[in-house]
Amino acid sequence: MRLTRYFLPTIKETPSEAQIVSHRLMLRAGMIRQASAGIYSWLPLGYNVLRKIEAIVHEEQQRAGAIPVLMPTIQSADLWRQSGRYDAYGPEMLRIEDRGGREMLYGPTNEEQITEIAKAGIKSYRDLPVNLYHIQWKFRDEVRPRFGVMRGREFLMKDAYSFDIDKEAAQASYNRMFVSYLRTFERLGLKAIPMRAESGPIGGDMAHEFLILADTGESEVFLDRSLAELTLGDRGSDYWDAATMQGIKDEWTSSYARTEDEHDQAVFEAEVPADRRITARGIEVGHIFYFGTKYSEPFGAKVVNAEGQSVPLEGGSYGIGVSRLVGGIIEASHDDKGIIWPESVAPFEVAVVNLKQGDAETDAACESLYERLGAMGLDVLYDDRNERAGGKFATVDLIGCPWKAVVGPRGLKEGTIELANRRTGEAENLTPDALVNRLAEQFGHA
Ligand code: 5CA
Repeated sequence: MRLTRYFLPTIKETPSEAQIVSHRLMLRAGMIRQASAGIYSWLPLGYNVLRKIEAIVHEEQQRAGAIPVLMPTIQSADLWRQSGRYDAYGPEMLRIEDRGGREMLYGPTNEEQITEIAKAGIKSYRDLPVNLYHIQWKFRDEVRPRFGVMRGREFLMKDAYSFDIDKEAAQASYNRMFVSYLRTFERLGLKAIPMRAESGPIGGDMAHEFLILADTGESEVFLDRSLAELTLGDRGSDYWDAATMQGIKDEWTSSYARTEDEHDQAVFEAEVPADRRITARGIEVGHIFYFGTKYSEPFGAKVVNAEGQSVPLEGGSYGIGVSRLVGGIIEASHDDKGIIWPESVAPFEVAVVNLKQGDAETDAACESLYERLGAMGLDVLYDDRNERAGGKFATVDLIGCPWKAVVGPRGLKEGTIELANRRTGEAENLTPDALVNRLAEQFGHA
């Protein structure tokens, strides 16, 4: 993308309405624009990141056996009356009436809708397990929408719903999602720690929240430091090996990690040595629930088991805050110049900065580099504006490109271009060929 043909409405001043760094940086980098309280338009740069996060979530959900679907945002009140949640959900639910006077709502979540689908489509234990998910907009009329996309009213969620024949199989489905969450968040460059949590209005008797530690997090959390040091890496990639999945889940849940609602100071002190106790704040980026027959019972969603009996489906639901993650990643990765994107979700992996726009040789070197890097499948931003170097550096640092290729007449005289890393600040002078090879290696295109 050439910056002169792009839409990047950055702002220099610090927006006064933004209380936390991710919100400030998203506004300054021209990623979002507020439409009304807790409701945002995603501008090109923000939308680019959102789609990259979505793509990783899609891949990892499907790797763990979940199947993509798309359910509507608008649901009928009658559907929610069947579970008893139409009244129970309270003022957070946006209620709408259609022209025929029928009561509708903008979905805050989809347990009811998916249970109706499962009831109609799943008849026998032979059809199971099934896990259906979608990435869809939700609406919750939050009392205090704040922190930009972190606590919005309209927000993008990945929600998956598993259906199984019995509790044991449902636990196995839960474990697969648990492990896939560890893998998803690692790919997003995040350390998200699963913590025992309250199940709230979703219901059920087993739930974990996945939180990233950040001072601006809304929840207080208490955990054993050893959990913050665990990594999944390549372990346990066979999601259908139930023992491996259980083993990984056990490893992540055997040490103390709880949100404030579940916290017990006496147990914390008894279980965790003082030097390993962490009390911090966290951002909830995922939440998974096992709820058994809570929804299948009222909907009469039953299947025939191997013994020929009709039994209610066992269920769980699994959420990831896709739009919240954009803010969460920034909270975890920024400096005083701006955002530092992990390479996996960077809107542009490389910025080509032309230090002397209009100089024939410099322009030609930039064009050639822009084309070669683009041909490798990288998203490249070519800053081809007629602006001084300082302004260009400020922009590419603000928007967080992981790599910056600086092309100027002085370097070109020596046959080199400077390649700088946004995170480490390290820079080296390379020939154009060496630079292209270096990035090909970095991004696995060698
Ligand atoms: N149906 C279940 C799981 S599919 C559910 O709705 N869970 S939830 O309420 O915990 O939401 C799932 C995730 O959505 C949360 O972990 C959080 O990351 C994100 N989320 C929830 N509320 C908001 C909000 N107001 N703004 C942005 N993200 C939110």
